[in-house]
Amino acid sequence: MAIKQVLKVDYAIAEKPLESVNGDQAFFQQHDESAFFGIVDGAGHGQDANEIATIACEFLKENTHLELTAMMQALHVHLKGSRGGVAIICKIDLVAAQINCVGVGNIEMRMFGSQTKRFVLTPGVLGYDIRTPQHQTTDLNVGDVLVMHSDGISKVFDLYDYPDLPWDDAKTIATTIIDRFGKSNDDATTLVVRIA
Ligand SMILES: [Mn+2]
Repeated sequence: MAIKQVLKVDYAIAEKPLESVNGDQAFFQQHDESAFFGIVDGAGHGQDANEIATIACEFLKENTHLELTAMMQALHVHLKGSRGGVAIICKIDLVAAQINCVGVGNIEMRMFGSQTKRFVLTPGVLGYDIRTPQHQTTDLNVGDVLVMHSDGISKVFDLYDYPDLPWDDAKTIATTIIDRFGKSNDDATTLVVRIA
């Protein structure tokens, strides 16, 4: 009988809100053979943005049975009438060693390790107008680092700016990204996953 190989993940969330509450919200759920995580950035910042992001994350966590593109479309409908927001959601299949991501709007998902890439996201603002969400699937290997972040973190940071990133643990990477690349005029949030 073959022994099923299951990837292990180390993750961390770090944030630097502009006001007393964060207008971005991140979540991470780990199951036996999968992980589900994401970030929602509510329009604007402060209490109003925090409420939108919180409502959106609760909705996502209650609808994990949906396929990711359908989940994002449903979130778009759910946020109609609010000030809207942007979001990225990912599922890792820990047995197949694959990640599937869907993102809408001005938010980022990067990968370092066996591949260096930026995930392609769908333009739009959830609750207002979005193109049909597209998903992207990528194989994962031990040592890969996935970095998800809101637009309160400089888009242009790269391995040249942070050469230790591939070797640091998730918590160190998350706090370093916030400290070094967080902007001073928006909520900054990052969720880092390291494949162990
Ligand atoms: Mn923002």
